[in-house]
Amino acid sequence: MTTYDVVIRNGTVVTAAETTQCDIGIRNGKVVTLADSLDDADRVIDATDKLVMPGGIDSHCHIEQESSGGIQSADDFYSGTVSAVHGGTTTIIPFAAQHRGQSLVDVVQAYHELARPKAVIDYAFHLIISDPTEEVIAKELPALIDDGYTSFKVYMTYDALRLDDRQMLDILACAREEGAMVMVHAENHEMIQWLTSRLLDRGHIEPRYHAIAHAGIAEGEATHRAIRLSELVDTPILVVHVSDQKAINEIRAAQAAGLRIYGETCPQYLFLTAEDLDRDGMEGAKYCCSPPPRDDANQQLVWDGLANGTFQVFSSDHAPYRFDETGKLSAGPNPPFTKIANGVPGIELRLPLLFRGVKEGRLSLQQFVTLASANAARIYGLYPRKGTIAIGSDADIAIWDPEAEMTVSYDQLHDDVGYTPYEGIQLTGLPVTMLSRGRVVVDEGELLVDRGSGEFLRCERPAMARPLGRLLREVDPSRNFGADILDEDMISGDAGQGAS
Ligand code: DUC
Ligand code: ZN
Ligand code: ZN
Repeated sequence: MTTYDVVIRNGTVVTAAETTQCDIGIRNGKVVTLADSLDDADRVIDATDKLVMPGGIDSHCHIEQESSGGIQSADDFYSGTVSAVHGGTTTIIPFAAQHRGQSLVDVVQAYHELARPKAVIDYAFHLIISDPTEEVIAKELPALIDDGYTSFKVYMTYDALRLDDRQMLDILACAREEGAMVMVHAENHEMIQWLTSRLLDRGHIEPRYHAIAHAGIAEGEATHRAIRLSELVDTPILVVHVSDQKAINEIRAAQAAGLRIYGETCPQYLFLTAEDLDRDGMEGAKYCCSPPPRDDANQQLVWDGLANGTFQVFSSDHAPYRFDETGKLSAGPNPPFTKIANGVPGIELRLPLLFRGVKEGRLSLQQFVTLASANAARIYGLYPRKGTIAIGSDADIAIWDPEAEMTVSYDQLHDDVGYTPYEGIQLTGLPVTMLSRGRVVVDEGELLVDRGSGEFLRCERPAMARPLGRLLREVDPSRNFGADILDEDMISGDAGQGAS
């Protein structure tokens, strides 16, 4: 009998903390030894000249989800996870999305039934809450958080999803009491609606006007408001898919003031602009997402925010809709921009695109791993099981060839979308061998595992979701004439990066 199931030899091992030369011994799906020279394994993988990194975590993607407008996303849990793992990702956190009137518990059950027989890599779920009834807040959410669904997304726009400020406060207070992370889609609904009706009244219906209706200032205002709501309740939030200077400045100012405000951005804000929505005919529909891509100056600010730590998370926000009547063109061949399904694919190219930042000297390898996986694991309660290479961690490992080259072309990808917005982009640095819990899932482009071999992950309550314990006067019973507004059972304080 051999000592290890798998040994990875001669690689450069990169984690969020350091870069070292060592071999990795894997047994029963876990990393069990890190040492100078290992052998005695059933399978030895030679990683000479390769980077050996934690498998990526894509913590914002929409898989087998029906949009609030009733459009089905193109990828199911098979194509979505196969595509993810070919791009360096070994864990996804998609959404179990509540439509109004639905029980959250039923929604979660339904998503499990979709994922269990198909996923090839591990997955957790965030909840999308569009109907925060008394039952949802008082009963369903606390029970689901106990069961490992410790993060949820709320929307400040979209008629079918948006919550008003008071509902947001109810959800934040619940998250505070139960120890969950709240993700916020921050855009000012009324600004968008006002701009939209003016645009449509004047006949401006083409896809490019989507980028005008979803103005940067609408994102900035809602981000400001979300931060103030979070501050009132003393509950951390993560502002998702940030695209624009005004929102970036709001997040950075809040962080500088010591608030637990986290930011996420995505490849579309680094590589696409509003000009892409102005491509010929309906081609621009492929690039419609919310918030929309902005301009070159904002791309630079987003890169800066990744490098200077304003953003903790880099997700794909893979929201895949085919360019046909099932997806982008479901309202006909020439729909107004308001009827185009929102979202772009990116689950497979997220990390190769981010690696451009390493190649161009914008990001260190440590920052790459931090953004690719470690911080998502920390923020969503999966660390150190996921997001690092350490004794006892799951052996979720991405072996990258830092010199491999690719000119992006859709026929090399594995999703079911039918196009990529990144067609023609030159990339250097690609994952070549992927392990999930010690199983070799992909080697040299070949998928080696069965449907349904991925496992559901229960998330812990994230330390980074803990309140600061720094209360505004109005919610502090020692200064508000004794009014007990917030439940003080919740442990506040240290949100240390190590614990989950
Ligand atoms: N929000 C998302 O998170 N994804 C796609 C579209 C949107 O509005
Ligand atoms: Zn969103
Ligand atoms: Zn999304």
